[in-house]
Amino acid sequence: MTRPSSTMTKRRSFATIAAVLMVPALAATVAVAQSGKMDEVTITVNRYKTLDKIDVGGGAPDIFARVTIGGTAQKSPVAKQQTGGKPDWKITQSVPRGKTNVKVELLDKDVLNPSDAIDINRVDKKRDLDFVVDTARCRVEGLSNVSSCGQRISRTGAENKKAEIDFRVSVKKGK
Ligand SMILES: [Ca+2]
Ligand SMILES: [Ca+2]
Repeated sequence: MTRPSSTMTKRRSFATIAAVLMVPALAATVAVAQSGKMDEVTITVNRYKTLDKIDVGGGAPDIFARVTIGGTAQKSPVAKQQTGGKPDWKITQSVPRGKTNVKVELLDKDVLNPSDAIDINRVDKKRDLDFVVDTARCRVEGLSNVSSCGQRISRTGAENKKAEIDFRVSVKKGK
């Protein structure tokens, strides 16, 4: 009678110890996620130059950038009737420290039609640029020949309605 009862007790107490150990482990994981620091990612569009006829009406295009950082899209002002320029548009977004997805698009605003995506990616049938910024180490991932913040990133489209673009990534670390 005593042996099975003792085994049961041992099993139960082991389960209890395991449960007790599990709870602090889970709590620690949640605490890390909640106390995670925020950093500011800024994309600065230094220069663009359209390389062919962009506007449907035949005039000079009305170019603007749309930058999506960590799922939040923001638009730059519109450079009206300009085939190129050095606007230094800055788009900033606060994100949790770590890896954040970034998308850079260049568009031509039209009054009557939806904005036209300008090709700034040499890859066929892909007009925008997607990459990852690691704010912890200030690294840029997913673009060839680019790896660090502050580096000039130059890209050129190859399809109809294309442009050159120069931009930079910077990160301001939160406290
Ligand atoms: Ca237009
Ligand atoms: Ca392309």
